[in-house]
Amino acid sequence: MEQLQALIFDVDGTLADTERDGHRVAFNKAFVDAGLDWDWTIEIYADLLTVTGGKERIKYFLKHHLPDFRPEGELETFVADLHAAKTEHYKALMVDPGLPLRPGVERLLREAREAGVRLAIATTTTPANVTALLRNSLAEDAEDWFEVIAAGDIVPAKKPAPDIFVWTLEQLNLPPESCMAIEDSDNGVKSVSGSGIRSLLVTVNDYTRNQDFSDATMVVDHLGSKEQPCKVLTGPDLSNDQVDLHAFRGIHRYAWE
Ligand code: XBP
Ligand code: MG
Repeated sequence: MEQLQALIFDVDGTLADTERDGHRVAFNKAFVDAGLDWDWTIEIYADLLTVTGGKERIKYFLKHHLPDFRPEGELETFVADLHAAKTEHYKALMVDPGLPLRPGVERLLREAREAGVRLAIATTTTPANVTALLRNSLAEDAEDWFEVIAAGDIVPAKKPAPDIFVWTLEQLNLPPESCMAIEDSDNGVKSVSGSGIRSLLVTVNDYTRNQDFSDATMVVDHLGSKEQPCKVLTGPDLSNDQVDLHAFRGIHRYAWE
């Protein structure tokens, strides 16, 4: 079994709970700007989240919720312009009111850096969104903490396809056996599994807690902190109430036993 050399983090739902009060709100602001009376409620968004990628999600919404809608001009251009406006709103929301990282995320990232464990990001979201979240919720130089930031359209197929994790492994020049992924959704778990990575920790959230995580090594509610002890939902018991680097190494061994 290879030693754990790198942690590969998903972003949305994993580093921070960005969907309900971040992306969803940004989409609705872009719809208002465009004079569209579309309202992605918390409930509708749960269905739309089954599709990864904002542009793909808009097209899914049109197909399944507004099949008779016809934009002026080309659909691709309409969707791309709407999505670009949404990204600007998302970036602004990351500044004001801002969004905290999930419990234990900053603690773990700092612990990994101090221990020389390499860090990477593999996400479906737009690169500018990652920059906005890291700079405003972690540290001004936080992008430099990650050797690889694999995001958005950099690969032909988004999650659940394995492309983004395969690309990240190639950039790290590491085999799947040396890496561990941290995800929040079933689409993310499928993407990780398809890439050959077997040690996988899932931190659930309100949109994903009832999804299928049978391929995950361990499922917790979050990584935990002194103030907010974490709860193991499936997988090996933890010696304390936080998922720390020692626990990550244990989960990695457990996955390859
Ligand atoms: C989550 C996604 C993204 C975001 C929206 O990404 O599927 O599409 O919902 O961001 P992950 P964009 O969980 O892989 O971080 O509008 O920029 O796609
Ligand atoms: Mg996610």
